[in-house]
Amino acid sequence: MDIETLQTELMAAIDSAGTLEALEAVRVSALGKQGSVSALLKTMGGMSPEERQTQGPIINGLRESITSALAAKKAELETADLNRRLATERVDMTLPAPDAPRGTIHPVSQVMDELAEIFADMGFAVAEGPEIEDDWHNFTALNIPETHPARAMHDTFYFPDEMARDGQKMVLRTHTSPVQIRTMTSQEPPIRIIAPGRVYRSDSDATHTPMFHQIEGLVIDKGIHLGHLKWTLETFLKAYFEREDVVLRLRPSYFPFTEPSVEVDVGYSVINGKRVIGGSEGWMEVLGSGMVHRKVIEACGLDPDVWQGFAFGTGVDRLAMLKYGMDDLRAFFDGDNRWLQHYGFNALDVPTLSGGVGV
Ligand code: 2U9
Repeated sequence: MDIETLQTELMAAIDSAGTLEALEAVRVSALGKQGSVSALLKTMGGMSPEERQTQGPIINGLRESITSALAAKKAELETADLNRRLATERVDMTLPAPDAPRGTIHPVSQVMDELAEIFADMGFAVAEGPEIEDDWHNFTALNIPETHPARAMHDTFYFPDEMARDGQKMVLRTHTSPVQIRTMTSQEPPIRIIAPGRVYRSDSDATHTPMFHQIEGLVIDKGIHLGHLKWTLETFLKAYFEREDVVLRLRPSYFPFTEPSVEVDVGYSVINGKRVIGGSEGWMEVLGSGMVHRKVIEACGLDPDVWQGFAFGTGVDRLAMLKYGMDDLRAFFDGDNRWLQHYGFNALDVPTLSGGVGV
């Protein structure tokens, strides 16, 4: 076969190769060890110098044109293959999405946030203090001396005598009132604070747990009277229960740290056999309160003839039960995830007054 015919045939074979495998077969048939072009190249060794001078460039030219045609066809087939894969294949670049967050905000935390929001709007700051307290801050400064019967009523957890500090016996605070004492002895009046937090009493049944949550409030200023107390509690309860028809009933009571003392009931209606806050078909006690006892004001280094105030206290857990319909206090602290899934709040449900505190 002459060189020109071989070139024409090889070029046609290259041109018609439809796959990289077919093209490789053409390359081997031309340029492989046994290939037709390789065989021609080998013939040059037996040629005379004159013949090599004329045939050499022709044979080398054939090799070069076949080599570059093979390379061009290979690039064309590879591009076509890549385009086909790009058009048909899909790679999922996304990471597996994590499950939606499933933790919930405990109703006690949610209610504490609601209370902070409501009282902040009335100009109250949040105050905190230690849960391990000394006897003076927890009792004596609050007009509960050692012999006072109220001490026995508090079912106090006492620390061993060796833990006494400055001669003071230490206790787990039985109420958040020592926080107000600490505020009164460290800050100048006027004072407007709420003190939410954990308190401890040695008591355990369906309606009592050894640890529970209280919120107390304190206002100290000049010319404060029971009217300020009543307005504050009424405004608070209306905002908390999100009802305008909240009715309060104030009954005389006794606390060592307030004089006069008043217990506050809120009216409820019975709708479909259920108690709903609002109206006055029945009454339930929700708060204790009163004008701060002059002995407490004196114990904190203030003149009771200049400064007066009111204080109130209530259980946060009980407030949560009343608003959100839980009936067993002990379930609050069992850490049962099913209970938390049912009664817990979405972390994004941040209480705001504009959105209604209990959105
Ligand atoms: C200072 C002065 C006075 C806080 C008050 C109550 C009435 C009260 C109870 C309600 C239910 C606690 O959770 S409960 O058991 N609290 O009735 N607390 S007045 O009086 C204070 C506090 C601090 C310096």
